[in-house]
Amino acid sequence: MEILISSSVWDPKPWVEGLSKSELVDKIHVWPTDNDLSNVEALFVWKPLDSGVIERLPKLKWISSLGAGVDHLMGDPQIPADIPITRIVDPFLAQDMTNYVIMGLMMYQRSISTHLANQKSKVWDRIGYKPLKVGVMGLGALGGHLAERLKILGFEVCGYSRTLKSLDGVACFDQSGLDEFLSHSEVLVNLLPITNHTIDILNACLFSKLPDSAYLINVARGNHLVEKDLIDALNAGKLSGALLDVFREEPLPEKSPFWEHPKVSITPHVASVTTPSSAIKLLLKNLDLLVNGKELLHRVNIQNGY
Ligand code: NDP
Ligand code: OXD
Repeated sequence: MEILISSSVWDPKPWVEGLSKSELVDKIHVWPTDNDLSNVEALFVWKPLDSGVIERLPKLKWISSLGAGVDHLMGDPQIPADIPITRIVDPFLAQDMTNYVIMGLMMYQRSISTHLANQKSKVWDRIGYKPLKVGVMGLGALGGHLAERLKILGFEVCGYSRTLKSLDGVACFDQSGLDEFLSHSEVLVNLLPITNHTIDILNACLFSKLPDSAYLINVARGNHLVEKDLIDALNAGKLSGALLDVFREEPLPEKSPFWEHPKVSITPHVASVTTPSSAIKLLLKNLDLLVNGKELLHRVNIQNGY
């Protein structure tokens, strides 16, 4: 089978090297290219497709995102409705995300940035800490993994999802229970996909339903967050701080107030990055299923948008 890789953000080299070891793969093209693409049947994409790509692929049978998110593909008018779209669900991705959030939670709970600043000025201040109730928005491949691990680490955990979940030791809520979920979330971790229903969900109204001095960790997408509402909530003391890994505009523009806000910590969209060697196993499994006319793994529900 012939494959086209379109990755404007990541180096395509490890993907090409890993995929080309499979007997199922005859040829790999990397976008942009003048090659004849008329025999390409699978398209692997990270970040929006250039316009005019799909019209060069008359035999296209399958598109896979090279990440967990598919927001870069949803609503792209050049993608025919009947082409299946899949995404990466991978144990490394889930483990890395869980580790990142635990790091953020621990830094917050133990006031680590204050201790580091105190060290510089030789200040000995035994700041106290307390148990935390953590609310995880989105209980899918990443949020579900996180919620279960946080429980094991001794946090009190509640979770929120579109359809009601049942996770050991985690208080689960669906959309009818959003307000109650928020009222328990002293730390709110966002791991929702971005869809028409979740865009701008982290806004002033939602913040007002959190306990006073709550902390926000946004590791999903920048478009979930109304940035001005966060700044207002931080300045008013409603929220005590935020750890942000994703932004409406990436790279974060120099003029963004987040760079210098004393209550905001930022990282450059690195909470969990797809590991090619691991994700390639899933791509090749799906390639095999495609060749054998079987249902693909981790297919996106276009109606739901994730
Ligand atoms: P999944 O699709 O597996 O899980 C999504 C979860 O969100 C599900 O529990 C789903 O509910 C829930 N959900 C969706 N819409 C709503 C809604 N309107 N109201 C309430 N709950 C809703 O996604 P993943 O866990 O794999 O990934 C989540 C997101 O994390 C990705 O979309 C991506 O944007 C982001 N991400 C960020 C990374 C980073 O480095 N910062 C790395 C990887 C991913 P239900 O279970 O009922 O379907
Ligand atoms: C993803 C991401 O969606 O890296 O995989 O953000």
